[in-house]
Amino acid sequence: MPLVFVALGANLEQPKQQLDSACQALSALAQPGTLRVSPYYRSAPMGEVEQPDYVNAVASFQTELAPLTLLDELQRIELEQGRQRLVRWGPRTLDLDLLLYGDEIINTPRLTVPHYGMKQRAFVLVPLADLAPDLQLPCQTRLAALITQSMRNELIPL
Ligand code: ROI
Repeated sequence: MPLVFVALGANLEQPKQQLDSACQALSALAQPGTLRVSPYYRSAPMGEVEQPDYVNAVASFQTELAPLTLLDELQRIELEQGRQRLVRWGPRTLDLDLLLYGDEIINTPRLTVPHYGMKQRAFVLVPLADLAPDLQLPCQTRLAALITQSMRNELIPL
């Protein structure tokens, strides 16, 4: 059964509680006993829109659900927790992104796995490394190398 990784993010309406509720909802999608959740991190908002800091984390679990069924369930949980897409790159009560689905590479109009933005985002990579420090992506890149690169991108060489 595939091991999947899901990124969680929230910056409205008690973000920590949003993540707690989302983890409860995720446990219903997971094979019993397989759900793991990283520590929660506060992170500055990425993007141009002025908005509150985020709380971010990553969860992993094994599931019998097929990728698109899992995506449907993640979107249902987002909606049940009041998600409204008001502004692109704007604040949200809950964002659930399917990062990895086993070793699969998926490129369909609805779903791209590995998730398109994960490789540059420290708020995804660091909690992912908490759960799976030795992880290698389906494209053979090591997670540790991506973390080094994302730190490098913060520094301007003189
Ligand atoms: N910024 C942070 N720090 N965390 C997020 O989860 C997050 N999610 C987003 C955008 C608006 C890109 N910025 C974010 O969707």
